Amino acid sequence: QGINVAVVGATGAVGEQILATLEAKDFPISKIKLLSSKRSAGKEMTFKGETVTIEEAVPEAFENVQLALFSAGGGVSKQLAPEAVKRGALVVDNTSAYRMDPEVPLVVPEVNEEDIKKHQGIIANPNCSTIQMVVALEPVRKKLGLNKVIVSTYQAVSGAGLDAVEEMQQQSRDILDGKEVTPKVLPVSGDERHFQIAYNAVPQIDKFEENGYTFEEMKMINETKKIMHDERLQVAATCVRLPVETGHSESVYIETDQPAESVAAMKQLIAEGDGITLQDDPSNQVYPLAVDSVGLPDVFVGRIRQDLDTENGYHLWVVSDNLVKGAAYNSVQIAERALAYGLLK
Ligand code: 11C
Repeated sequence: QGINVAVVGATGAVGEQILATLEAKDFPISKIKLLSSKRSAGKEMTFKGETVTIEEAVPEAFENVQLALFSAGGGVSKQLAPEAVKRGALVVDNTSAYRMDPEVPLVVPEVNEEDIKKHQGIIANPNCSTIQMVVALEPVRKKLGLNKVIVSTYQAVSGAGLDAVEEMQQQSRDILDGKEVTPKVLPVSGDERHFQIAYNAVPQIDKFEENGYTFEEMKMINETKKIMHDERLQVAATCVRLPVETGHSESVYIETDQPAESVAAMKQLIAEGDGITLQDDPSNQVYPLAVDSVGLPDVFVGRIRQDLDTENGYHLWVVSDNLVKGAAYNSVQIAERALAYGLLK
């Protein structure tokens, strides 16, 4: 006997991956509800070979739902997650709406699975670029201690949604055809100016905060500290969008409390970490590539080097599918753990 599950934002890039992950993991479901905006209500999607009609996401849709997976934007979560909780559902929210709320656990199971037990109805799924970084760093933090992280990201357009993917594809075709392009979506649909993404690198993901960092950068900084339970951890981030369809890449510099015995020992430590696949053999040009990560739940780590000036400083290259481990897979993992803890009733 399974549980009743609602997926809010079923038609989005992450929603589609949530359905694929629930199917692939054979999550025990009695009934699935696909919820979306009024615009998509009435459309049909397929789940486990059966046609499911999309319903409008309204408070009453959560009656008899035990697990609600939200991925329809922060506004929808703010409005409807409390309604789902009121009706007895556990919400796993894949937006930034509740991530920094002290009452809401922010969970990457490989790092802080136990926080799931503290939930009061909502568990937040972190930002994709944060998830892959903390998975890669957790074995290092556990064994050697971590005091500084400086990350530069190379993020895929699918992180900004299906409209952004279409914009990149159309721009690429138009530029090759010698046509002028008029960017409308990226870097941020809600910001004033838009820039070409095809054949470009754009150092803005989400809007700017008053301190000069973007919201994406502040998410990486604040979420990392919360997930690792370490307010003293120094984190700095520069987030850049590249014309890559899926798979975020990150260049990460860290300083540990104690140096590793050797770079080989550091590689071994990371290779043994949960959820990590080591791809690190420079002599054979083996390192993680965004295109190879697509569709896979692993966090791929390579290019591990000791800093040339700082004994406890290391450089890493971290790659993962931003829609899978970065979003859908992590959300479903949280749900699986909640089920195992007996929290889904
Ligand atoms: C991006 N990281 O690549 C964003 C997407 O807070 O869940 C994920 C937004 C979020 O644009």
